[in-house]
Amino acid sequence: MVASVSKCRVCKQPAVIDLPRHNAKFCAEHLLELCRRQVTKAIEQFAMFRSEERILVAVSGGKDSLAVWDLLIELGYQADGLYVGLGIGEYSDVSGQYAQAFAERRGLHLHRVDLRDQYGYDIPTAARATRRVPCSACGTSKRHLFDRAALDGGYPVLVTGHNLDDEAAVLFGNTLRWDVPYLARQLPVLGARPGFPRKAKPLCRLTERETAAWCIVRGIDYQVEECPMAAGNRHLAYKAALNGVEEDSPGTKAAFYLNFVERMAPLLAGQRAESAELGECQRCGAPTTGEVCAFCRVRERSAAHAPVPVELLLGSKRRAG
Ligand code: Q46
Ligand code: ZN
Ligand code: ZN
Repeated sequence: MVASVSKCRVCKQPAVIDLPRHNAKFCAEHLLELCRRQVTKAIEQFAMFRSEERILVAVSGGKDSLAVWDLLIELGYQADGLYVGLGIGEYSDVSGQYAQAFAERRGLHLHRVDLRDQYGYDIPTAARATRRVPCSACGTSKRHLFDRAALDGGYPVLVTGHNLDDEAAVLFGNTLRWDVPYLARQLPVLGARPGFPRKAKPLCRLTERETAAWCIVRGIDYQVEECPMAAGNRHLAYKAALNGVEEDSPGTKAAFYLNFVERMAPLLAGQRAESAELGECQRCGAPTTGEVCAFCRVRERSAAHAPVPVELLLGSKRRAG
């Protein structure tokens, strides 16, 4: 956020942020109003949830998940949080502290799950044990634990903090590969299916700069470090490419994503791969196409492996690079 002598478009008071995609500058108060309006619009436009439904927010301790939790509470929704301790060294310790501090200051309920304590492994160890990129085991673990916690806790809807930049980057990657089944499922809300809660992304109309500004104006402390295991992630390269286009032509990123959702996604509705027959995992009962679900396979291999500290994994990645 850059202090500026120019004026807020709404009230003509000094502006605190320039948002070229809106071709306008805003003061703190009207920036918050813009964020509330965009989130309300997303919730209504995509019929994400109703005010009487209990919501579980997947909380990482970063700006987006804390911003969406804060916004939902402000807008009058009943939202609890869930933090999953991934065991990524100091990064996870600090992220968990931010999530906890946010919940305590506002008197909100934060559920906590710890991979190492409760499932016998952590993400660096899983990356080594499965010989896959860390985000693969991490995504599988988080999806399973968030789904399970929502269903067990009686939350019909799971909210994540994915913002417009995240969604546009994923869309860009899926488009570059013309990955039709993934494109067909790239929606701001996905309905519940047996074994899965409804999933919603209320920040899909806000950029990460806007959610960061929300946190700063609202006095929310959050984990500013990137996950150390994200390096080399293609997602970051897609974001950088889109940012280049956005800089030359403000508004392109939002048009790319929101026009896809409004105009293209309905045409792909028949391509969704969710009709595949799902059985029950023999270990945990979760829906799966095989006998044992992806989460239980990751857990079994990783729990049998000697713990790998994140520093060791990053060190060996650097040497290999
Ligand atoms: S936490 Fe996990 Fe992310 Fe870190 S290991 Fe990858 S997926 S980058 S959102
Ligand atoms: Zn103003
Ligand atoms: Zn399982």
